[in-house]
Amino acid sequence: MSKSTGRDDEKKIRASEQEIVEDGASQPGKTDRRGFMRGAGLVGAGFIGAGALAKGVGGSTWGELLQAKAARAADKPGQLDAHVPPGKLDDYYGLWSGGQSGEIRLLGIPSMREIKRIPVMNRDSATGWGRDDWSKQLLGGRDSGDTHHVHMSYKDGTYDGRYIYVNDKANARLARVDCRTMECDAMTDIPNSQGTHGIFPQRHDTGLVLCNSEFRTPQPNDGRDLDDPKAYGAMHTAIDGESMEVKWQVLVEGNMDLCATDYEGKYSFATCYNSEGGVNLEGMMAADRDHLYVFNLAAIEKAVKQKKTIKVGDGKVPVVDARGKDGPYVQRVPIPKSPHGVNMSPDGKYAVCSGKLSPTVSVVDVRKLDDVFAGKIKPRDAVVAEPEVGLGPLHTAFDGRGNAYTSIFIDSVITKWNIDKAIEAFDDESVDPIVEKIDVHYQVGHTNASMSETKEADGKWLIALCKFSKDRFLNVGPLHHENDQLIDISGSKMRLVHDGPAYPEPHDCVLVRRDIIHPEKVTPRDGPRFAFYEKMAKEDGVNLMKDNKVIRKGKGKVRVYMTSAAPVYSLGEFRVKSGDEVQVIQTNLDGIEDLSHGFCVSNHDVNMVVNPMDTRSITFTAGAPGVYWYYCPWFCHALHLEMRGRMIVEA
Ligand code: K7E
Ligand code: CUA
Repeated sequence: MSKSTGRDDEKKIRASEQEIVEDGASQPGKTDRRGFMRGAGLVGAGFIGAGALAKGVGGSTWGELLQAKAARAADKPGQLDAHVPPGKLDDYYGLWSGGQSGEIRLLGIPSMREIKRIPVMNRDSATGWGRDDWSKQLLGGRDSGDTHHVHMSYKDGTYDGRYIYVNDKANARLARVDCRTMECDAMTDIPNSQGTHGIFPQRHDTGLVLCNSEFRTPQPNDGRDLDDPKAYGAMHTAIDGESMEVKWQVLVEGNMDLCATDYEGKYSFATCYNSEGGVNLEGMMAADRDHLYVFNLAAIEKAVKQKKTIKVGDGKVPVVDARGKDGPYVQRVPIPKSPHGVNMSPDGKYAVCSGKLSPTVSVVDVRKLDDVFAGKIKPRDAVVAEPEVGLGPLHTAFDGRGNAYTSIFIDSVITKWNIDKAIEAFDDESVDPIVEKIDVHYQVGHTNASMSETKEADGKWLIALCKFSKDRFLNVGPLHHENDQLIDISGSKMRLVHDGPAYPEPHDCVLVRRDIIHPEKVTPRDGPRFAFYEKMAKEDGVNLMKDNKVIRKGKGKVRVYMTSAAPVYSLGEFRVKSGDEVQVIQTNLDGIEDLSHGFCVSNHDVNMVVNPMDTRSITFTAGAPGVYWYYCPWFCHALHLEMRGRMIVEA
């Protein structure tokens, strides 16, 4: 492992870091973050048993790589223009997860401009998400989450522009965003699951969204097996991407990290980094090999149909028990210890598993999996390449030209390697599949490229989602933003073109061509949210589009229906009693692009947006007797400041 510490350019970086430390940007005498992670990484590398690697840790030294670099002096960096001038639009939508912020974000690529935040698991003061009645019942009173993976729905191997799915690792949920409005329209709790982490939709059609439980728990988790970790298990859950209902679960013994699907709808995949069933660090890293779980979806659905299932917990979801050994439902492909990401090549041939604690990626030939399930070959025989890519490989993206780009966490590089050459090199050590490495800043997690998760991967832009930004931006105190870097991969050499600070913490992103997504400019009045308001209005004999009424609903409950059109609320005042539960249902009659109103009541923790032609409601308790102004918080008109009214609270 020592060879990767002797790099000349690494020394230069080290030297410049030293200057920064001496500059006072970091505390003198303390190990800087890059150095710390590297040390930790080497300790981690020490855990890799010599037998762990089918190929050993041979391969090229940095000296050799630099020589090879010189030999490729003719290589041209990409020439794409990342500058998007004022008034011009980006070529791609970037769909970003927001990690512990609980959001999804949309960025324009290549400008890296943040063009939208979509609150999902979080409470958002600007829009009222998590506070208005609809989102509150969707969230079930929770207002925190941890989104890691965003993926769009598919048709025939490419994006269809309809839905965005995102996981919540913190509370075991899958949420969906309707791309017509870019708002969350559905959220599903996943039973018998903790740490819902990797998710992936099927790619042949809007079929299932597969979701992995990263944490093993007692099954059911009802107080049994508390001190018997060997009995714990984890669920691979199938959710219908259309109805968002949980269809079935497969119970396995190991944990599951990242998820992928093939292009045909036959298989789904999960990396397992704790086949040992350990509950502490040593236990989880004991074995030299873990595996890739391969799920045979047709066999599983057949078992569900034939009721060859077990009941876990409330028993509402059929569970196929595949614990312990390979069989018709699940096969385990052995790969070096603690793999992390699994990504499908755009030609649909290979599932590429990034090694994390092993400096390798394992290339699984998906076309061999039928034979694995038929018992004709061993699971390990499906591994056709295992190139050494660097210390701490996490995720892999593709350019559609036969190259793969693996994010290398400990080395802080993206390694570009050729898939065909890696397959050759599996039998012939003289072949070097590594094309190039580019430094990123610093400690890269996910990487993804334009259309990389589709058959239309176009090899233009690559994103490196770096966990640490350190010295790349002005010092803002102990908590730094992450650094999302944009790299031009269109040439034969990679070219870093942009550093983008991101509020913590994007894990993953996908880049979708802009011609695929077509959001509406005015709210379409349909879907489950409108069913919710229409039901309410019908109950009260109210027409949401024109009525302005204060309706007393029995003791202590008042509904206030009002419309708005710039720059007035149609109700200039309404009267309630102190202590009343007040529900305001507001409809924005302005059907004009970008003309949102909203509703904010002074001193009542009430604030929401109401978009063009939208209806929203919010509920609160009227405070002490007095006058409370409500106002429109969204700048909508020259008389926006005048857009207000009085809530008169009587004793
Ligand atoms: Cu690698 Cu949650 Cu996709 Cu983070 S995960 S890096
Ligand atoms: Cu309506 Cu401001």
